[in-house]
Amino acid sequence: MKEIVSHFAIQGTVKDVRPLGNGLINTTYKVETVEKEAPDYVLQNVNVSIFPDIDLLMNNIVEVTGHIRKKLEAANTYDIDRKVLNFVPATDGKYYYFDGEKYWRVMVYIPDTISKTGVSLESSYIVGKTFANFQAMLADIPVQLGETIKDFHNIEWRLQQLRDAVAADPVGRANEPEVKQLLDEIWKRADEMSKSERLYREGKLPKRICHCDTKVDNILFDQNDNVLCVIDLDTVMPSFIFSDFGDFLRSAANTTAEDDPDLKNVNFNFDIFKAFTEGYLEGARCFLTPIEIENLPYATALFPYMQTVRFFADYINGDTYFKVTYPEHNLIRTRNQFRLLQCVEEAFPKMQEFIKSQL
Ligand code: GN1
Ligand code: MG
Repeated sequence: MKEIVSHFAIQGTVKDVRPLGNGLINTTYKVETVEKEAPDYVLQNVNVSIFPDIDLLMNNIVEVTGHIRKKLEAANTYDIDRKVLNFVPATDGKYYYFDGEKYWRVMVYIPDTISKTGVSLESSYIVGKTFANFQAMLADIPVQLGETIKDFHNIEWRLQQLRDAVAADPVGRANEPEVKQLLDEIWKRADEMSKSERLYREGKLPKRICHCDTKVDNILFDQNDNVLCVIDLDTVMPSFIFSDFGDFLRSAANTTAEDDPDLKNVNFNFDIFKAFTEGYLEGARCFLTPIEIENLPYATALFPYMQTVRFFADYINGDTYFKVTYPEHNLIRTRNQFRLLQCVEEAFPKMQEFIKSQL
Protein backbone atom coordinates (compact mmCIF):
# COMPACT_ATOMS: atom_id res chain seq x y z
CA MET A 1 0.00 0.00 0.00
CA LYS A 2 2.77 2.41 0.91
CA GLU A 3 4.42 1.63 -2.42
CA ILE A 4 1.20 2.58 -4.20
CA VAL A 5 0.88 5.84 -2.30
CA SER A 6 4.46 6.72 -3.24
CA HIS A 7 3.29 7.20 -6.84
CA PHE A 8 1.14 10.18 -5.80
CA ALA A 9 2.26 13.73 -5.15
CA ILE A 10 1.37 13.74 -1.45
CA GLN A 11 2.89 15.76 1.37
CA GLY A 12 4.50 14.10 4.37
CA THR A 13 5.57 10.55 5.20
CA VAL A 14 3.11 7.68 5.30
CA LYS A 15 2.65 6.21 8.77
CA ASP A 16 -0.24 3.81 8.29
CA VAL A 17 -2.82 2.64 5.73
CA ARG A 18 -6.07 1.14 6.99
CA PRO A 19 -9.55 0.29 5.63
CA LEU A 20 -12.16 3.08 5.62
CA GLY A 21 -15.92 3.19 5.07
CA ASN A 22 -18.34 0.64 3.69
CA GLY A 23 -19.04 1.42 0.01
CA LEU A 24 -20.59 -1.37 -2.02
CA ILE A 25 -18.38 -0.77 -5.05
CA ASN A 26 -14.88 0.62 -4.47
CA THR A 27 -12.43 -0.32 -1.71
CA THR A 28 -11.23 2.58 0.39
CA TYR A 29 -8.32 3.16 2.78
CA LYS A 30 -7.20 5.96 5.00
CA VAL A 31 -3.58 6.97 4.68
CA GLU A 32 -2.16 8.55 7.80
CA THR A 33 0.92 10.71 7.63
CA VAL A 34 3.51 11.21 10.34
CA GLU A 35 3.76 14.98 10.26
CA LYS A 36 1.17 17.20 11.96
CA GLU A 37 1.31 19.73 9.11
CA ALA A 38 0.74 17.14 6.38
CA PRO A 39 -2.86 16.14 5.70
CA ASP A 40 -4.02 12.53 5.82
CA TYR A 41 -5.28 11.03 2.58
CA VAL A 42 -7.87 8.65 1.21
CA LEU A 43 -6.62 5.92 -1.09
CA GLN A 44 -9.17 4.20 -3.26
CA ASN A 45 -9.03 1.21 -5.51
CA VAL A 46 -11.41 2.01 -8.38
CA ASN A 47 -13.59 -0.87 -9.45
CA VAL A 48 -13.02 -0.80 -13.20
CA SER A 49 -15.34 -3.71 -13.86
CA ILE A 50 -18.07 -1.22 -12.93
CA PHE A 51 -16.42 1.99 -14.14
CA PRO A 52 -14.66 0.71 -17.26
CA ASP A 53 -13.40 4.06 -18.57
CA ILE A 54 -11.05 5.38 -15.90
CA ASP A 55 -9.95 8.35 -18.02
CA LEU A 56 -13.54 9.48 -18.57
CA LEU A 57 -14.31 8.84 -14.89
CA MET A 58 -11.42 10.87 -13.49
CA ASN A 59 -11.91 13.58 -16.08
CA ASN A 60 -15.54 14.01 -14.94
CA ILE A 61 -14.48 14.14 -11.31
CA VAL A 62 -11.63 16.60 -11.80
CA GLU A 63 -13.88 18.88 -13.88
CA VAL A 64 -16.69 18.73 -11.34
CA THR A 65 -14.58 19.32 -8.24
CA GLY A 66 -12.67 22.09 -10.03
CA HIS A 67 -15.88 23.79 -11.10
CA ILE A 68 -17.39 23.60 -7.62
CA ARG A 69 -14.18 24.91 -6.07
CA LYS A 70 -14.24 27.93 -8.39
CA LYS A 71 -17.86 28.63 -7.46
CA LEU A 72 -17.08 28.40 -3.73
CA GLU A 73 -14.09 30.70 -4.16
CA ALA A 74 -16.19 33.22 -6.11
CA ALA A 75 -18.75 33.19 -3.30
CA ASN A 76 -15.99 33.73 -0.74
CA THR A 77 -17.01 30.57 1.07
CA TYR A 78 -15.32 29.82 4.35
CA ASP A 79 -13.29 26.60 4.78
CA ILE A 80 -13.41 25.50 1.13
CA ASP A 81 -11.14 22.49 1.62
CA ARG A 82 -13.84 20.88 3.74
CA LYS A 83 -16.58 21.62 1.20
CA VAL A 84 -15.27 20.00 -1.95
CA LEU A 85 -13.06 16.97 -2.51
CA ASN A 86 -9.49 17.54 -3.56
CA PHE A 87 -7.88 14.85 -5.71
CA VAL A 88 -4.13 14.45 -5.76
CA PRO A 89 -2.39 13.73 -9.08
CA ALA A 90 0.02 10.88 -9.47
CA THR A 91 3.64 11.74 -10.15
CA ASP A 92 2.99 11.41 -13.91
CA GLY A 93 0.26 14.09 -13.72
CA LYS A 94 -2.65 11.70 -14.23
CA TYR A 95 -5.30 11.47 -11.53
CA TYR A 96 -4.87 7.74 -11.13
CA TYR A 97 -2.11 5.17 -10.92
CA PHE A 98 -2.20 1.72 -12.50
CA ASP A 99 -0.08 -0.84 -10.66
CA GLY A 100 -0.31 -3.43 -13.44
CA GLU A 101 -3.44 -4.94 -11.93
CA LYS A 102 -5.50 -2.30 -10.17
CA TYR A 103 -6.34 1.37 -10.60
CA TRP A 104 -5.78 3.69 -7.64
CA ARG A 105 -6.55 7.30 -6.82
CA VAL A 106 -5.86 9.56 -3.87
CA MET A 107 -7.73 12.48 -2.34
CA VAL A 108 -7.13 14.64 0.69
CA TYR A 109 -8.82 13.31 3.82
CA ILE A 110 -11.25 15.75 5.45
CA PRO A 111 -10.81 15.44 9.23
CA ASP A 112 -13.48 15.60 11.96
CA THR A 113 -16.42 14.66 9.81
CA ILE A 114 -19.42 12.51 10.58
CA SER A 115 -21.00 10.00 8.22
CA LYS A 116 -24.56 8.88 8.74
CA THR A 117 -27.05 6.40 7.48
CA GLY A 118 -30.00 8.55 8.48
CA VAL A 119 -30.70 12.25 8.68
CA SER A 120 -32.53 14.26 11.29
CA LEU A 121 -35.51 16.44 10.48
CA GLU A 122 -33.35 19.51 10.95
CA SER A 123 -30.62 18.33 8.60
CA SER A 124 -33.02 17.16 5.86
CA TYR A 125 -33.92 20.67 4.84
CA ILE A 126 -30.25 21.62 4.59
CA VAL A 127 -29.46 18.48 2.65
CA GLY A 128 -32.28 19.27 0.20
CA LYS A 129 -30.78 22.67 -0.36
CA THR A 130 -27.32 21.15 -0.71
CA PHE A 131 -28.38 18.90 -3.56
CA ALA A 132 -30.29 21.70 -5.25
CA ASN A 133 -27.12 23.79 -4.99
CA PHE A 134 -24.99 20.93 -6.23
CA GLN A 135 -27.16 20.71 -9.36
CA ALA A 136 -27.30 24.50 -9.71
CA MET A 137 -23.50 24.85 -9.37
CA LEU A 138 -22.98 22.28 -12.10
CA ALA A 139 -25.62 23.73 -14.43
CA ASP A 140 -23.04 25.91 -16.19
CA ILE A 141 -20.07 23.55 -16.28
CA PRO A 142 -18.41 24.46 -19.59
CA VAL A 143 -17.46 20.91 -20.62
CA GLN A 144 -19.52 17.94 -21.71
CA LEU A 145 -19.39 15.18 -19.07
CA GLY A 146 -19.61 11.51 -20.04
CA GLU A 147 -21.75 8.72 -18.63
CA THR A 148 -19.42 6.82 -16.29
CA ILE A 149 -21.85 3.90 -16.33
CA LYS A 150 -23.89 3.77 -19.49
CA ASP A 151 -27.66 3.91 -18.81
CA PHE A 152 -26.99 3.96 -15.07
CA HIS A 153 -30.43 5.27 -14.04
CA ASN A 154 -32.30 4.16 -17.13
CA ILE A 155 -35.11 2.10 -15.66
CA GLU A 156 -35.96 0.48 -19.00
CA TRP A 157 -32.40 -0.83 -19.14
CA ARG A 158 -32.50 -2.00 -15.50
CA LEU A 159 -35.72 -3.90 -16.24
CA GLN A 160 -34.05 -5.47 -19.26
CA GLN A 161 -31.18 -6.63 -17.06
CA LEU A 162 -33.68 -8.23 -14.72
CA ARG A 163 -35.43 -9.95 -17.64
CA ASP A 164 -32.05 -11.23 -18.84
CA ALA A 165 -31.15 -12.48 -15.37
CA VAL A 166 -34.42 -14.40 -15.09
CA ALA A 167 -33.98 -15.89 -18.56
CA ALA A 168 -30.41 -17.01 -17.84
CA ASP A 169 -31.06 -18.01 -14.21
CA PRO A 170 -27.37 -18.91 -13.72
CA VAL A 171 -27.66 -20.08 -10.09
CA GLY A 172 -31.19 -21.49 -10.08
CA ARG A 173 -32.80 -18.75 -8.00
CA ALA A 174 -35.45 -17.57 -10.48
CA ASN A 175 -37.96 -20.28 -9.67
CA GLU A 176 -38.20 -19.75 -5.94
CA PRO A 177 -41.89 -18.96 -5.16
CA GLU A 178 -41.01 -15.69 -3.44
CA VAL A 179 -38.94 -14.64 -6.43
CA LYS A 180 -41.86 -15.23 -8.79
CA GLN A 181 -44.22 -13.27 -6.62
CA LEU A 182 -41.83 -10.32 -6.41
CA LEU A 183 -41.28 -10.45 -10.16
CA ASP A 184 -45.05 -10.12 -10.71
CA GLU A 185 -45.11 -7.03 -8.53
CA ILE A 186 -42.24 -5.55 -10.53
CA TRP A 187 -43.73 -6.21 -13.98
CA LYS A 188 -47.08 -4.79 -12.87
CA ARG A 189 -45.42 -1.41 -12.33
CA ALA A 190 -42.93 -1.48 -15.22
CA ASP A 191 -44.90 0.67 -17.63
CA GLU A 192 -45.75 3.45 -15.21
CA MET A 193 -42.22 3.46 -13.82
CA SER A 194 -40.70 3.86 -17.29
CA LYS A 195 -42.37 7.25 -17.65
CA SER A 196 -39.13 9.27 -17.35
CA GLU A 197 -37.55 7.56 -20.36
CA ARG A 198 -40.72 8.13 -22.41
CA LEU A 199 -40.83 11.81 -21.48
CA TYR A 200 -37.15 12.10 -22.42
CA ARG A 201 -37.71 10.51 -25.84
CA GLU A 202 -40.60 12.90 -26.41
CA GLY A 203 -38.28 15.82 -25.65
CA LYS A 204 -40.28 16.81 -22.57
CA LEU A 205 -37.72 16.01 -19.88
CA PRO A 206 -34.13 17.35 -19.80
CA LYS A 207 -30.97 15.72 -18.49
CA ARG A 208 -28.77 17.78 -16.19
CA ILE A 209 -25.56 17.04 -14.32
CA CYS A 210 -26.54 15.01 -11.25
CA HIS A 211 -24.73 13.12 -8.54
CA CYS A 212 -26.68 9.89 -9.08
CA ASP A 213 -25.82 8.22 -5.78
CA THR A 214 -27.25 10.72 -3.33
CA LYS A 215 -27.62 8.54 -0.32
CA VAL A 216 -27.00 9.94 3.14
CA ASP A 217 -23.81 7.88 3.43
CA ASN A 218 -22.38 9.94 0.59
CA ILE A 219 -22.56 13.21 2.47
CA LEU A 220 -20.03 14.35 5.05
CA PHE A 221 -21.41 16.33 7.99
CA ASP A 222 -19.48 18.31 10.56
CA GLN A 223 -19.84 17.71 14.30
CA ASN A 224 -22.81 20.11 14.40
CA ASP A 225 -24.87 18.32 11.75
CA ASN A 226 -24.01 20.82 9.02
CA VAL A 227 -23.46 19.45 5.54
CA LEU A 228 -19.84 19.78 4.49
CA CYS A 229 -19.70 18.11 1.13
CA VAL A 230 -20.94 15.49 -1.20
CA ILE A 231 -18.56 12.57 -1.74
CA ASP A 232 -18.43 9.47 -3.95
CA LEU A 233 -18.46 11.32 -7.25
CA ASP A 234 -18.00 8.37 -9.59
CA THR A 235 -21.58 8.52 -10.76
CA VAL A 236 -21.74 12.27 -11.39
CA MET A 237 -23.10 12.40 -14.93
CA PRO A 238 -25.98 13.71 -17.05
CA SER A 239 -29.28 12.34 -15.71
CA PHE A 240 -32.80 13.38 -14.78
CA ILE A 241 -32.94 15.49 -11.62
CA PHE A 242 -35.15 12.68 -10.32
CA SER A 243 -31.94 10.77 -9.66
CA ASP A 244 -30.74 13.01 -6.88
CA PHE A 245 -34.14 13.78 -5.42
CA GLY A 246 -35.45 10.22 -5.48
CA ASP A 247 -32.28 8.37 -4.58
CA PHE A 248 -31.68 10.57 -1.59
CA LEU A 249 -35.15 9.97 -0.17
CA ARG A 250 -34.72 6.26 -0.82
CA SER A 251 -32.11 6.14 1.93
CA ALA A 252 -32.95 9.15 4.10
CA ALA A 253 -36.71 8.65 4.37
CA ASN A 254 -36.44 4.91 4.93
CA THR A 255 -36.86 4.45 8.67
CA THR A 256 -34.25 1.70 8.60
CA ALA A 257 -31.17 0.53 6.70
CA GLU A 258 -31.59 -0.79 3.15
CA ASP A 259 -30.61 -4.28 4.29
CA ASP A 260 -32.68 -4.53 7.46
CA PRO A 261 -34.35 -7.95 7.21
CA ASP A 262 -37.23 -6.95 9.49
CA LEU A 263 -39.80 -5.36 7.19
CA LYS A 264 -41.74 -4.00 10.15
CA ASN A 265 -38.92 -1.49 10.52
CA VAL A 266 -39.29 -0.20 6.96
CA ASN A 267 -41.38 2.90 6.60
CA PHE A 268 -41.45 6.11 4.59
CA ASN A 269 -40.78 9.01 6.91
CA PHE A 270 -43.06 11.72 5.55
CA ASP A 271 -41.62 14.43 7.74
CA ILE A 272 -38.21 13.81 6.22
CA PHE A 273 -39.81 14.00 2.78
CA LYS A 274 -41.37 17.34 3.66
CA ALA A 275 -38.24 18.89 5.11
CA PHE A 276 -36.01 17.66 2.29
CA THR A 277 -38.47 18.74 -0.42
CA GLU A 278 -38.83 22.16 1.10
CA GLY A 279 -35.06 22.68 1.04
CA TYR A 280 -34.68 21.18 -2.41
CA LEU A 281 -37.40 23.33 -3.96
CA GLU A 282 -36.06 26.42 -2.32
CA GLY A 283 -32.78 25.92 -4.16
CA ALA A 284 -34.08 24.34 -7.37
CA ARG A 285 -37.43 26.03 -8.03
CA CYS A 286 -35.67 28.63 -10.18
CA PHE A 287 -34.31 26.14 -12.71
CA LEU A 288 -36.78 23.23 -12.65
CA THR A 289 -39.42 22.87 -15.37
CA PRO A 290 -43.10 22.25 -14.45
CA ILE A 291 -42.78 18.63 -15.65
CA GLU A 292 -39.81 18.06 -13.36
CA ILE A 293 -41.64 19.50 -10.36
CA GLU A 294 -44.87 17.66 -11.06
CA ASN A 295 -43.00 14.36 -11.20
CA LEU A 296 -41.13 14.59 -7.90
CA PRO A 297 -43.55 12.10 -6.29
CA TYR A 298 -42.90 9.78 -9.24
CA ALA A 299 -39.15 10.21 -8.62
CA THR A 300 -39.65 9.28 -4.97
CA ALA A 301 -41.19 5.98 -6.07
CA LEU A 302 -38.82 5.39 -8.98
CA PHE A 303 -35.72 4.94 -6.84
CA PRO A 304 -36.93 2.29 -4.40
CA TYR A 305 -38.38 0.63 -7.49
CA MET A 306 -35.11 0.83 -9.43
CA GLN A 307 -33.09 -0.38 -6.45
CA THR A 308 -35.50 -3.29 -5.98
CA VAL A 309 -34.92 -4.21 -9.62
CA ARG A 310 -31.13 -3.88 -9.31
CA PHE A 311 -30.72 -5.83 -6.07
CA PHE A 312 -33.09 -8.46 -7.39
CA ALA A 313 -31.28 -8.89 -10.71
CA ASP A 314 -28.04 -9.25 -8.78
CA TYR A 315 -29.57 -11.86 -6.48
CA ILE A 316 -30.79 -13.87 -9.47
CA ASN A 317 -27.42 -13.47 -11.18
CA GLY A 318 -25.65 -14.94 -8.15
CA ASP A 319 -24.39 -11.74 -6.48
CA THR A 320 -21.91 -10.53 -9.03
CA TYR A 321 -22.32 -6.75 -8.55
CA PHE A 322 -23.08 -5.59 -5.00
CA LYS A 323 -20.87 -6.76 -2.18
CA VAL A 324 -22.74 -9.29 -0.03
CA THR A 325 -21.86 -10.64 3.39
CA TYR A 326 -24.26 -13.61 3.34
CA PRO A 327 -26.03 -15.56 0.57
CA GLU A 328 -29.48 -13.99 0.97
CA HIS A 329 -28.16 -10.45 1.34
CA ASN A 330 -29.42 -9.20 -2.01
CA LEU A 331 -32.81 -10.84 -1.51
CA ILE A 332 -33.14 -9.17 1.89
CA ARG A 333 -32.25 -5.84 0.27
CA THR A 334 -34.79 -6.48 -2.48
CA ARG A 335 -37.60 -7.14 -0.01
CA ASN A 336 -36.65 -4.09 1.99
CA GLN A 337 -36.64 -1.76 -1.02
CA PHE A 338 -39.89 -3.19 -2.31
CA ARG A 339 -41.54 -2.61 1.06
CA LEU A 340 -40.29 0.96 0.96
CA LEU A 341 -41.79 1.36 -2.50
CA GLN A 342 -45.17 0.25 -1.19
CA CYS A 343 -44.98 2.81 1.60
CA VAL A 344 -44.09 5.53 -0.91
CA GLU A 345 -47.00 4.51 -3.11
CA GLU A 346 -49.37 4.94 -0.19
CA ALA A 347 -48.01 8.43 0.38
CA PHE A 348 -48.55 9.55 -3.23
CA PRO A 349 -51.58 11.82 -2.73
CA LYS A 350 -49.96 13.38 0.32
CA MET A 351 -46.75 14.04 -1.59
CA GLN A 352 -48.61 15.69 -4.45
CA GLU A 353 -50.55 17.87 -2.09
CA PHE A 354 -47.42 18.92 -0.24
CA ILE A 355 -45.56 19.85 -3.41
CA LYS A 356 -48.51 21.95 -4.58
CA SER A 357 -48.44 23.79 -1.28
CA GLN A 358 -44.78 24.68 -1.87
CA LEU A 359 -45.25 26.35 -5.26
C1 GN1 B 1 -23.86 1.49 -4.71
O1 GN1 B 1 -20.91 2.23 -3.69
P1 GN1 B 1 -22.14 2.74 -3.03
O2 GN1 B 1 -22.54 1.89 -1.88
O3 GN1 B 1 -22.08 4.22 -2.72
C2 GN1 B 1 -24.40 1.77 -6.12
C3 GN1 B 1 -25.62 2.66 -6.06
C4 GN1 B 1 -26.67 1.99 -5.23
C5 GN1 B 1 -26.10 1.72 -3.83
C6 GN1 B 1 -27.08 0.95 -2.98
C7 GN1 B 1 -22.01 2.54 -8.90
O4 GN1 B 1 -23.34 2.66 -4.15
O5 GN1 B 1 -26.12 2.90 -7.36
O6 GN1 B 1 -27.84 2.81 -5.14
O7 GN1 B 1 -24.88 0.95 -3.90
N1 GN1 B 1 -23.38 2.37 -6.95
C8 GN1 B 1 -23.12 1.90 -8.18
O8 GN1 B 1 -26.66 1.00 -1.66
O9 GN1 B 1 -23.75 0.98 -8.70
MG1 MG C 1 -20.67 5.50 -1.16
